[in-house]
Amino acid sequence: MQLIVATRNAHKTREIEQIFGSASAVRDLTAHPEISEITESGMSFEENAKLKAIAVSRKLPGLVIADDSGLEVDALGGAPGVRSARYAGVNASNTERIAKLLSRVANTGTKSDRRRARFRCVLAVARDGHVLATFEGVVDGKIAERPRGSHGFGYDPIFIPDGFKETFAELPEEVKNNISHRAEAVRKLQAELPTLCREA
Ligand code: ITT
Repeated sequence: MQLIVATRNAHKTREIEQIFGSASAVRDLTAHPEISEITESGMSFEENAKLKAIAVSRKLPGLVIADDSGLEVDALGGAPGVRSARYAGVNASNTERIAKLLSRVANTGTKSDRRRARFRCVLAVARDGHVLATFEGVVDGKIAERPRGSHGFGYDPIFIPDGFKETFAELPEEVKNNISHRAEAVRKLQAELPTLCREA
C-alpha cells in the first residue's frame, strides 16, 4: 500500500516508515516541490495535523497522513507544544531551540518535577480534502540536564523517556521507534487502515 506523508521533515518520514515496517510504502513531499508550505495556524496538534492533511489531500490522490508533534514541558506550562519547531524563531537552529528550552527550565526553580515532559504526536488521515480520522500518541519522560546523543532529531538529545537513563538521541533508533509518541499514533493508525481504505 502506498501512503503519502504530508511532511518535508525527512526524520519524521524515516521514523514513520520504520514503524510501519515493510508492509507499506511511505512517500513524503520530497517529490512535490509544487506544494507550498502550509501555515500551521492551529492552536493544537490535532488542528495543525488536520490543516496539513486537508491541504495536501486536495492536491494529491490517495490517503494522505499528516503528523503534527512536539514537546510539552510541565514547568513551562506545556511549552513549546505546537510551537516546538519555531520555539526560538523560524530560522533558529536545533541547538538554539534546545539551549533556549534548557535555560527556561533552569530558571523555573528547584522543584524536582519541573523537568517532567512529554512528546505528543497527532496523525490526521485525509482524502480529497476530508479528514477521515485522527490518532494520538504520547510518551512521558523528563528533560535532561544537558544534550546527550546523536540519533533522532529535534529535542531527542534532551528527552529521557520514563524507564530509561538515556535520552532518545542515545537510545538505538529501534527503541525510540518502539516506544515513541509517533510509534503509538502510527500503530493506532495501522490498526484502522484496512477500514479507512474500505471507507475511502
Ligand atoms: P512538517 O510540518 O513538515 O511535518 P515539522 O518539523 O515542521 O515538519 P511539526 O510542525 O510537527 O513538524 O514540528 C514538530 C517539531 O517538534 C519538530 O520540528 C521537532 O522540533 C519536535 N519534535 C516532534 N517530534 C519529535 C521527535 O520524535 N523527536 C524530537 N523532536 C520532535
